[in-house]
Amino acid sequence: MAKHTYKFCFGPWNISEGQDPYGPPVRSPQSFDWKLKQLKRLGFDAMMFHDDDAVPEIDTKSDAQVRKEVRELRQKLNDAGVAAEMVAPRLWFDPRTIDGAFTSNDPQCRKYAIQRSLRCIDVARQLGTDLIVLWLAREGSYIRESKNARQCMDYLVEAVDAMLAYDKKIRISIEPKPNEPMDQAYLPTIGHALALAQLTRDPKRVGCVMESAHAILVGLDPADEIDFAMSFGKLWSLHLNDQNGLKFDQDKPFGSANLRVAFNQVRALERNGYGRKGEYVGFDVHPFRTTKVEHWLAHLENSRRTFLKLVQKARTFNEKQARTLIKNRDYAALDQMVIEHLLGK
Ligand code: GLO
Ligand code: MG
Repeated sequence: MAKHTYKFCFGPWNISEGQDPYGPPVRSPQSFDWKLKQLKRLGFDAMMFHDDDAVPEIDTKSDAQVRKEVRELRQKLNDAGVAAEMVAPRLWFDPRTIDGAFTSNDPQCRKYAIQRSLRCIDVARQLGTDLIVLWLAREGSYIRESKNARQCMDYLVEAVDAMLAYDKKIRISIEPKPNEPMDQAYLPTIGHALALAQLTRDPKRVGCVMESAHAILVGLDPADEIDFAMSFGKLWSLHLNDQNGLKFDQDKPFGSANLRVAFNQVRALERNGYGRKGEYVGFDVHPFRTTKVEHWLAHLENSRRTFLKLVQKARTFNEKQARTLIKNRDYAALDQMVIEHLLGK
């Protein structure tokens, strides 16, 4: 089979200003138009969106106003030859999501979260994508006893069902993450996301997004998460990045903390033919706080550069030799073979 080429995307939030819980921004925010121009200049293919990246302050706007702004945005994207990869409802900023969105203890707040997600679907359809990403940021708890996790599963299914019923064409990709901002999240792994999918009214339209840092945070190997999702045909999007162990979500450049883990992710993508159905490789990476304005896009360029180099490494890996070593159960030699392959000549 001919080797395919990959398509790449990132979101406007990936050109971030350097704030962290202990300090304010260190770079002045840039406009959306500037970010789109940079995406184009770097030769990326698509942009990922939150609903309010597409329509700022979406909650304060009428449906007609939202439609108008999305129409204008679509025109901008068309003019730039850039696709919208997905749209994700931002269910973690509004005060009504303070105690969770779909799983809030307050029925009015749960209703808001669903309404907002349906609006997000309108935005996605108008932007020409059928993919909705759900990063369930606040669906979990800090205080275990404050929520009924069993009940919360029903709430999550109810919300996903409402979205599936609202539009018969959309697909929902759940992006699991084990913690941050929550102490414990309800859907921490790809396995949880795909199990929940089975409880919905149309499991075929519920898949997942694998983010490397999130998998590492839960103590799993991101390559295994890719293989697992792809064995269900349900890896519809990707957030590649890197993470140095179990701490806050670092969103480092792809391959920055562990090249071998990155290599294995690329190898998993290659062997499963990720991208052949039009899926994009997204980089959910952030610049370091110390990054100077003139180097503001380096983390994106570098992530793609590393990815493409690792594609070459995956394609030139001596599979035949590896198979022989596996047959002989000579895993020590296999281990060294991988190391030397990654080190190069
Ligand atoms: C945070 C998530 C976040 C999502 C994005 C899309 O940890 O990775 O960046 O990917 O909001 O829903
Ligand atoms: Mg992400």
